Parts: sequence; structure tokens; C-alpha cells
Amino acid sequence: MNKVYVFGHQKPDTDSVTSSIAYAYLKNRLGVNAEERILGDINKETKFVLKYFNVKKPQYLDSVKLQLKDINYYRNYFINCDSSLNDTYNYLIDNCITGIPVVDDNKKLLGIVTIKDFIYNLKTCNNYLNTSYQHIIDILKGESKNKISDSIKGYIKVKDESVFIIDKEINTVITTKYSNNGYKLFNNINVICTNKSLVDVIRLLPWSNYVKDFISKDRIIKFSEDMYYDDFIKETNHLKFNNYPVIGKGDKCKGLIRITDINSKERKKVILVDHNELSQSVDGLEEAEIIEIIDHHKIGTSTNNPISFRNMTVGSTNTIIYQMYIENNIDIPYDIAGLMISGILSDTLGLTSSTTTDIDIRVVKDLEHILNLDYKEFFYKMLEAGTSIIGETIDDIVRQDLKYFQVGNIRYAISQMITLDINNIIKEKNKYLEVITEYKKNHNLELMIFIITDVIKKGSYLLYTDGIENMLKEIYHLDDVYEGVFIDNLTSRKKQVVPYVNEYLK
Ligand SMILES: [Mn+2]
Repeated sequence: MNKVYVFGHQKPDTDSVTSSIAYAYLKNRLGVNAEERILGDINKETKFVLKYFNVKKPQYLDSVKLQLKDINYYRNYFINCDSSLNDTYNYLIDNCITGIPVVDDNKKLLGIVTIKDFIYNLKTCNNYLNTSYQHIIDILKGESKNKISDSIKGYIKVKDESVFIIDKEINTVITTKYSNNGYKLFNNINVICTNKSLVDVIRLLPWSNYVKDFISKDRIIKFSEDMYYDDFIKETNHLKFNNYPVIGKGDKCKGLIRITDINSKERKKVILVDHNELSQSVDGLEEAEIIEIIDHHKIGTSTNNPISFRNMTVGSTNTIIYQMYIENNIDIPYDIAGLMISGILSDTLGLTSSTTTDIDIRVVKDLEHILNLDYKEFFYKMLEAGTSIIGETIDDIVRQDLKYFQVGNIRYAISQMITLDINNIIKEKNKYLEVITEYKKNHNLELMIFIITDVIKKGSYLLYTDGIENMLKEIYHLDDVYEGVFIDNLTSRKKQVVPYVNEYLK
């Protein structure tokens, strides 16, 4: 089975990154070749967590669009440039193909030879030979009588039922069935003896030529195996050939792709964790095959095929994955347990958010036991690392965790930051207001809210663009709203802000 990619949403947070790693590990233990990926840069908190548990950052995944490497092309079909025409011809016939890439000893592509080239070249072939001693032996089923050199080149001349190869001087003599075996006279040239008739020898000799001299010089067309399938189709529509070499890193030949075979392809297999909406996912997802989804968000997707879909109303994707480890009876290693607890604590704000369930609490207890740590202490360390704003501009901070939402034609944005020291932020309130007002204007948004969540005080300050005072009054039952209104127990954008704003805007 091809590799299965496991990844969370764009703008990855700690839960999406750690759940990808934890789930890919579980899949591998269950015999699936799965590998975790990220769709974008990881945040400070995630960096801290990976470092703390000594786990490597996953590789990026740009796209899961079909590439040439997903086509079942003729992998490892190519021939060395020092092969004879005869070997090349047999290769084509044996494999029922009409062209073959030609490579040097380092598998670097030199070009392609097709049946058409054979016909053309053999028809116009002059009587010049560039080959090896062994190729001549092979094609004539000859016997080596005196070998002087590996390589043989020169014009073919006939005299008295024998064939001479002359390059300035005679370098080779081939005696045939009716030659009067005078080869013993020559001891400083190659002597090959064959039982074939002179006519057969003359007919066969050109087939001993090195294939490298028969490469189509006018078209060294090649395609990288990373090329997108779409682009390949577009380009080859103009070219109209049937055979194309495929190359990999360093121009090394990977094989042959035939236009007639391009429908045999394998879509990339993916597992989505911590998200199920296409708009939050990887580029080209429509060309991939989703084999599984594990999530704890609202369902915003549909698929063409039945898939394994596991969605639970718990605080974090890692809580679900923990249960899957238990169900499958797989031990959780220390570092994976560390990643899991980090994902849960991150999404539930240390088990304080309104999304926290009893299951999350139970799982954190179990993980604490494996890890031998205190979750509150550890969560505080995560927060410190994640909320540090040293060296960052207000613009950076506002963009860090910004999400877009849409109700009908109305598009709006809500950004959120988490802090341990709200006063420090609030004193620069006016600068934040300027930034979000500007952002709203530049991005054609109806409104924008910036949530500053204080995990110590367990509540959030809301900063917002003009004109939504009434909306906020109604949603949060406030008598009066002012910029920087503090709302007790508000910690979740997903549960405590977005649904109400959507409802209001409908
Ligand atoms: Mn999550």
C-alpha cells in the first residue's frame, strides 16, 4: 500500500499537529504505512511541545494533487547507452513498448529511442560501426580468436568472404562460414570467427551498434515525477508523442510513461485529523482519496465513498485517538503520551474551556500517569512558551490565530490570542483597535473581533470594529458594551462566539 498522509488543518495548532503524529504512529503499529504532515508553520506552543518531548517537526505537505509519481508508469524501464541496438530492440519487443529512455552509467537520462528511430536509422545507416567486441560476438554468435580492444569502430569492408573493420587502419577481421581461415596471420588486431554466411554478417553487424548513437537528438523531452498530472496532460497534448522519460532528483531517469497508460493511477491516500472541512484542508484534496477522518468539530463535509469517520464531542482530537490506542490494545510510548496530553491541554485550555468533557479529564489523568507529570504545571509551561510575544508586532499577533467565517454573503473574521497577563495587552488596546480596523477594511470584511483570552482570569476581553455594539449586547446580555469588554468564562471562539454571531447575522 502506498504511503498514507495524516494531517490536521491549515494554520496548524498543537492539537492538529500532535494528533497527526500520534495517529500516524498508531496506524504504523497497526501495519499501515502512514506518515504525519503539516500544512503550514507551527506555532510557538507546538514548537515548545515538540522540543519538550524530543519529537521531530513533521514535514510540510503542499498539495495532494495527482503527480506523475501517482501514475502506474513503467518504473525502472530504461536502457544503458552502451547496449547494442539488438539488445534495445529485444527489450522493446519483450516488454511490448515502442520507445525506451537511454541512460548513462549514473542513470542520467540521455534521450529516448523509439521503434520509429530504428526504422529511420537502419534505413539510412551507412556502413560505419561503433560498438564493442562483445556486441559483435553476441550478434554473430561468434567465437573470440584474438581480442585487442573492448571498443571497435570503423567502416565495414568486405574482402574474400571476410569482413574488415577499418578506422584508418584495419582493427578487426571477422571470418565467415566460407572464409579461408587466415585469421592466424593477424596478431595485432581483433579476430572474431563466425559460422554465419557473409550475407548474414553484413545484415546483422549494424545491430551491434551502440544505442547511444541512435537517440533522437531533436527531442530530449523529459518530465519530473513531481510534475502535476494536469500540467503533464496539457503539455503532452501539444507534443503528441506516445513515450516520455520520467526523471527524479538529479536528472536521474525513473522510467517511461506512455500516454496510453495515464489512466492507470493511484490517488494519494489521506487521513484528516482535527478537521473535516475541505476549505481548511490541503490543496488538491479533491484529487486525493480520503480514507479516514477523526475530528471533534462540527461536520462540514461529505464524501463520495464510504469512509471511516469518527467524530466525537470531546475537547480534543487527541482524546479520540487515545481511545483508539486503548481499543487496539497498543501501548502508548512516553513521547506520544506527551504529545497527546499537550494537544488536549491546548484545545481545552488546561481542561478549563467549556468544550472540556469528562472523557478529556479522564484521559489527561491516564496520560499524567504514563508521563509522571502534573498537568497543571506542564500546561503553565506550555502557556508561557505559547503566549510569549517577545519580538512580535501587534500585526503579527492579530494574524496568528485568525479565522474567517461566512454567513450568506457576509464575511467576517475572529482572531484570538491567549495570554497570562492581560493588563500588559490591554494597555495597548488602541493600537490593537487600529490594526483590526485596518485589517477589516483591507480584507473587505463586515466585522472583525479580536478575543484576548486570559487563562488565569478565565475569561476574555473582546475588541471589535465599529458598529457591532448592539450585536454584542444582545449575544452576551450586556447593559453596555465598551471596547475591551471583559466577559467572564468566555474562552472558546468555536462554541461561545461563532455560533451566536452566525445566528445574529442570519
Ligand atoms: Mn482540535
